[in-house]
Amino acid sequence: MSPRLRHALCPDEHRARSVLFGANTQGAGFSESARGRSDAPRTLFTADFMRDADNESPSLTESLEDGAGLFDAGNLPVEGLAVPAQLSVVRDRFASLFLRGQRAIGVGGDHHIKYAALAAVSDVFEDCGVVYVDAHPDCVQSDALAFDSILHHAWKLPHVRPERTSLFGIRQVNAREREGLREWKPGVIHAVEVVERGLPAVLDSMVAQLGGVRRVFVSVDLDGLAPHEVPAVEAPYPGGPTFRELLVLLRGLARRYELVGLDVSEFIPELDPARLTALVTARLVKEFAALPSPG
Ligand SMILES: [Mn+2]
Repeated sequence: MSPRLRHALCPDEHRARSVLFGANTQGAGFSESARGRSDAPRTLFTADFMRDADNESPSLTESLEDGAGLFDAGNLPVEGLAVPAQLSVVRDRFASLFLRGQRAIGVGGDHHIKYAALAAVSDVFEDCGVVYVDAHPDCVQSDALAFDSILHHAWKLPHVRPERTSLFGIRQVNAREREGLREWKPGVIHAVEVVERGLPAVLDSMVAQLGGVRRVFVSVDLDGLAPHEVPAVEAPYPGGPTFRELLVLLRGLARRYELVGLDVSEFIPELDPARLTALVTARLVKEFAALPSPG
């Protein structure tokens, strides 16, 4: 039996405002980093490490709220499934929560959770914006669905558009990804802009770029954040925004958009002996679940 996040105090999924689930998707491949070359199986389920860390070191949210509106649904049964079946299970879970008007929070797992979540966004919403927090643009124009081509494939879905997607925290781009950026032309907020222009200006340009959307989905690859705070990822790269800066951004987005959901990927528990990455993930989940809706 998996642990449950004790902070998630809502006893009934159907009455919850936000629903958390783990989805240990596998098979999107590993990055080109030295750590990423390992073929060692990844620990199942990463969401459980987040739950354990938060249960041992609990906290209310920044605004001193408990998790009365958050239900923890445990983990989806994706172990041992082929990739198409994993994608289908995760996509259906996100979509059913979107259809019920609940905020869906999925903790992976590798990059396949991102594609499944964006496929559900496309299934349910015609004009939802996407904020994609990542050090990398994941837009290589390759026929295979993999860690570096998630957005290339997502932008081929009927209702996920590059002009309604904002990449935040970008700072490690290879030549193939640069080609993808030139082809698709999404919004890009480089990591340095957070300091150079400041978060209020960054938020303003993100809002201007996303256009008239009312809803936004947030996809977080943990390597998008600063590796001194979030070290337990496959491809850490220096110079990212801090968790605090991401939280300020999310609070600004929540004043303007209905935040329909969140996915979090690339947390590798065996690289997290101090549980720092687990605690950042838990805090992200708790704060996201408690963010208000506009007006
Ligand atoms: Mn990444």
